[in-house]
Amino acid sequence: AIEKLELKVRVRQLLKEKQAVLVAHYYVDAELQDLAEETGGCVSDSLEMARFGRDHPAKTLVVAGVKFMGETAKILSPEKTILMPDLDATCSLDLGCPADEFAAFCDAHPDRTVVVYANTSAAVKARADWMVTSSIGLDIVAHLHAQGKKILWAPDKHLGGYIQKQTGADMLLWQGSCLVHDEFKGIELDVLKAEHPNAKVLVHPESPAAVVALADVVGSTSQMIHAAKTLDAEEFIVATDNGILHKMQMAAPTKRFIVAPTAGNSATCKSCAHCPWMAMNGLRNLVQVLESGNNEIQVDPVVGQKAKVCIDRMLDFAA
Ligand code: CIZ
Ligand code: SF4
Repeated sequence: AIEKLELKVRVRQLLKEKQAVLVAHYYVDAELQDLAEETGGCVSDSLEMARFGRDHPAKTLVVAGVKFMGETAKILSPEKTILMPDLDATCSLDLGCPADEFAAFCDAHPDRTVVVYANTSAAVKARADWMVTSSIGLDIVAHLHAQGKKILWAPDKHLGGYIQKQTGADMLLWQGSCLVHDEFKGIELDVLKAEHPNAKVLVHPESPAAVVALADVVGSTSQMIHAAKTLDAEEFIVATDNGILHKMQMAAPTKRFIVAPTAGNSATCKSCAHCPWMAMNGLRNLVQVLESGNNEIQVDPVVGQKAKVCIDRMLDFAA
């Protein structure tokens, strides 16, 4: 405990010294989330992290999250130094959608508007017409559908399938998934619901359709936190990374939050409701990168400029 306190003091010192600001995702350790907030940084979803970093005057952004978040920060703020506690922190959606295979897929369907989820590499974004996050994907696809556009969607098949069902758009789906959300199970959730008949169910749309079907609210991380705060219920079952419970509990201290069930045993559940890559962010490696300046995120400027077009399109749409 003393070591943790010392590390936190050191992080505060270093952030000041290096004119750096810490941006953290809802899925990282609670102590990193708190530190980000207490030091004038931010805790949020991937979209807000990028926007906050872009608009902040700091010279250096330290991104406690996963690689695509660091890349997006760099794309929006090429003049800033972007550091990450661990450069190996990636995402199964990003890994499952290599840029060369994705480009071939797009080439095979030139009549489709290419819409990609934020959880992709800079190179994949560079090939896309639009980037979306889970909070705005539905609205953007509905907008494109209303214009008669056919869509090529990547990489998350569950989120794509959900948006397809909601909008009725013609969507060709890349078959990727998030290894955390993919583990939530509809049958077990139904049983848990029966045991907690008054609980409201909050589900992130990266979850399988059988889980989404049981939701009271389907939404992005920020939308789920908002629902936890505003819905008239004392108990909630939550299907997303358990890192989010920290913010939910702060937003609604008297309410009770239960993590939705994953596959029953640890042999089949590699990542029970917690992202192994988000978990690579800690106090110790945070201090190390601030001290050394190592682990800088680089994005090829040409790729970055192309990728920025589809991100800015979303930001303009959202504004
Ligand atoms: O699952 C993720 O990585 C999410 C929800 C990212 C984000 O904040 O959009
Ligand atoms: Fe990727 Fe899933 Fe981890 Fe989010 S929780 S970073 S989608 S693997």
